[in-house]
Amino acid sequence: MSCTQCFQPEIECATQEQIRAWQDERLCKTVRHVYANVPYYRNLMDRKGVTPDDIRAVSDLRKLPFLTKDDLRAAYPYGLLAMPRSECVRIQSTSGTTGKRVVAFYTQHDIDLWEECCARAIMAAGGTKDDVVQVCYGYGLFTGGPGLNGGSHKVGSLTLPMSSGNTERQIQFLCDLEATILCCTPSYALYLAETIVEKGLVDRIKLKAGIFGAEAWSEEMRHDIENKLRIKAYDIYGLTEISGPGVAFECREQSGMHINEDHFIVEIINPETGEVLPDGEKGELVFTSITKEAFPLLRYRTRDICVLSRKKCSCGRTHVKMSKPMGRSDDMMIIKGVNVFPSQIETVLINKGYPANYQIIVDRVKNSDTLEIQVEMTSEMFSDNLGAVAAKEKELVNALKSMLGIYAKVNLVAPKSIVRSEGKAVRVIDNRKLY
Ligand code: DLL
Repeated sequence: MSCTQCFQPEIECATQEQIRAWQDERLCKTVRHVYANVPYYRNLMDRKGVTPDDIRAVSDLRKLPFLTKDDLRAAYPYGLLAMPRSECVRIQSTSGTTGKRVVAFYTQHDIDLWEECCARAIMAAGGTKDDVVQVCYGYGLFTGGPGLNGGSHKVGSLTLPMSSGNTERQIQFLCDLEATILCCTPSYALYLAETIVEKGLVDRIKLKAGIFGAEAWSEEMRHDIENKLRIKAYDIYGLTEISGPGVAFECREQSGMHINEDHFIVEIINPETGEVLPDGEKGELVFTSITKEAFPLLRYRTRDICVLSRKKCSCGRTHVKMSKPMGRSDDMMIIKGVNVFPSQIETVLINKGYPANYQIIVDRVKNSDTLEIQVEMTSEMFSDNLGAVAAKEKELVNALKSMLGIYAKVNLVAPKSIVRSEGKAVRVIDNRKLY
């Protein structure tokens, strides 16, 4: 029973026993690899009193310590690299919690496997070599563009490496090149859809499917995109630390995303206690990558809250499914597809001499995210010279842009004008309804 829409049917539809056997063997190999080559891991494991000999099967995974974004920051930039630099061919990167970004490394082997995962996602959305795949995720450090681009090449589809932005050109290519599969964030898909409807171009496009991820989106949003563009909209999940898009993807059932278990072992934990929870319970996703050479992470805490399901899937794939992320166990926000931590904003304000009295207001206007930051001036800064205040705002806008990579509107307000809370300060007001 193998699925015709699989890129690698023998793997994607393997028996649970076969998958477990691959995982056992690859986990042992990966643990030996990092213990031998990454002093940071060796220290962590030594401190927990675990040696590679203690890890013989997936059931031993719990003996290993968790890894978090803080470890990545502590080991920045090369401290978790498990291969000689000369064997690595690429980095990709995403936001860290403060000034330091997360940097992930890839050998050619790592890139091939990652692209295969993305190829599985494209084929699960009905992609074949006859398709025209328009990739409007960002290219560059962000994993979205390069990942789907590579996946589309592996499938053999004609690939349009558009990158993000320039909506006019996106629509022109959609129409003229007759793209059949669209890859971008769901909020951009909705924006494109509305613009296409407004321009009366729905009949000119040949799209049949979209592969949308990198941020939370609701079922209502899925229906809206599907109706406006007359396509099927598929979810795709991933994170830079674990490779990028394609860690998990939706199939024709459109109910949860298959996790590529031949490459990643998944656990669900209670985010408060770290206790491993049974399938079906809601908790934080933890991944262990078992086939990567350059940047394998063991028990990496994603902070994404999900539920796993092993219910048989009608598509024929046997790999476990994760629900759409239902929230985060930290304060990371995804704004215009970019990961933003309040701590990054605070770092900029404090470096520029502002007090830590601020409020972050996130909204969605016409399907596009907006970010506004209200910042209190100190009494020394306060002035009724509007030009001077505007100059200070502009300076902060630029500093925030270089830290976050996106525009944030800044409003400098009078000292003591932001409401003080009696309990925890309410720093973030997110008016979007995402989960
Ligand atoms: O967003 C990788 C990606 C690119 C996934 C393109 C899908 C498509 P990061 O920038 O490292 O990587 O952000 C990872 O984004 O921990 C989730 O919180 C969130 N995220 C990713 N996919 C989804 C999704 C890419 N389908 C973080 N639904 C993750 C909800 C998602 N949240």
